[in-house]
Amino acid sequence: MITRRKMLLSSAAALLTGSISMLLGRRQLEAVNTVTTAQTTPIMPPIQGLSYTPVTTLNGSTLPWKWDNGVKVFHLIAESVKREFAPGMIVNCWGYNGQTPGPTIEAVEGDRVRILVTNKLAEHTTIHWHGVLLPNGMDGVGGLNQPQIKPGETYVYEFTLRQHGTQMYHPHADEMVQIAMGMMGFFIIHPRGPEQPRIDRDFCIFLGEWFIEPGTATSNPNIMTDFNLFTFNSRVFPGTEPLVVKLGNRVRIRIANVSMDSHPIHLHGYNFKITGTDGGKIPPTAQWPETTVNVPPGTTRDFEFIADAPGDWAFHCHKSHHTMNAMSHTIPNMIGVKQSGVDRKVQNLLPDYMAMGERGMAEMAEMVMPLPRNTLPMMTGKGPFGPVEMGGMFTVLKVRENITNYDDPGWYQHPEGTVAWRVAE
Ligand SMILES: [Cu+2]
Repeated sequence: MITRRKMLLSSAAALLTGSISMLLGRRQLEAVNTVTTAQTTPIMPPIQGLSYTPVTTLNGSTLPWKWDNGVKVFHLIAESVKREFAPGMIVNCWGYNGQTPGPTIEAVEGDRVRILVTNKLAEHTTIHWHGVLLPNGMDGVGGLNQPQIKPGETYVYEFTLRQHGTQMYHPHADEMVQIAMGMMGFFIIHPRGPEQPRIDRDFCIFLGEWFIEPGTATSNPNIMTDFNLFTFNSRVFPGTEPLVVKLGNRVRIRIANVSMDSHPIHLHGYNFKITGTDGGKIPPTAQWPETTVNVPPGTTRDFEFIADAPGDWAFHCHKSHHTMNAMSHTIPNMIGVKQSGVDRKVQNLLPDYMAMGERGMAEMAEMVMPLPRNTLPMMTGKGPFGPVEMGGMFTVLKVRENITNYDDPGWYQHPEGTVAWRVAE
């Protein structure tokens, strides 16, 4: 129960924290605003005396803010960024504050927010606050709601949040290029009252797709359908961090998509309830069970479950090409074609030629082949039993008993007799 005394204490705490950030002022904002690593930065606990579970942006961060007379002030910087998709591949992207996706904006229903947007790109931009209910002049469509933000300019967006849920931000200027280059981010609005049931772990994952010619480092925004890299928060497996939760945690995963395709995101070991979209919360009586949630372009989906089954559970897009890295889609199908003898004949013309794919493509996962520079193998990642044969939109939900923090706990130790076994011949 919130008593008057508690309210007073929390507003005092808020004032105190507010004045501390004001004292640290602009320098603090700039110092912590840019994050260039692809490691998950620590979550930001609520400081208003409010009680919510902050979101964890895997391989990303949350945008710091400061108080200004009761207004939460954020600062986004649109700029080009270098993003490591996985060790061995660095991509020239565009994003915000050193990152793609941009840092997660996290606020509370009822907050007045002021978001400064500085354009450090070489072309104009704007930001649209996708799904946020706001005055028309704050909606960010360049030419329609506001002038474009030219290179070097800073614009201010200011509005009061009158909803809660999982929203997004992205440019509404030269969208085809700017989104394809990585400009997008989460805008998470928590309910003001205590959320029931309480969430213990809250993750957000932005989907992305890219076409990066093997041997190069920049995505081609003109590609409309045939992408070759598919990302969770602009990372591909094995560069994607696992979702680590304690046994019994209530977990929410929020997925957002502004790519050109829908992505059916599948979790092993659980069924879950779809609990929200970018249109808002779904009432408990209308939530439905799934094991895969399709996330169409221009939407977000929230789902929740109780992590009651320990283990390492695969979590991935179910379009099987989306769990591959940098594959070529134009190779001939050689499955079932006898290639013995062909190797030698072709090698007369192409000395490095290898016949492949006669029995399928699993051999690709173990083969060490020379790759063009800055290019990842098609399927990769090592598990405790061998190659995982995945790439792209793939990671692992790690549910553990007796952990004291959310650092990667390593591979699951299966209780004896609970792993599939080979029949003795
Ligand atoms: Cu997909």
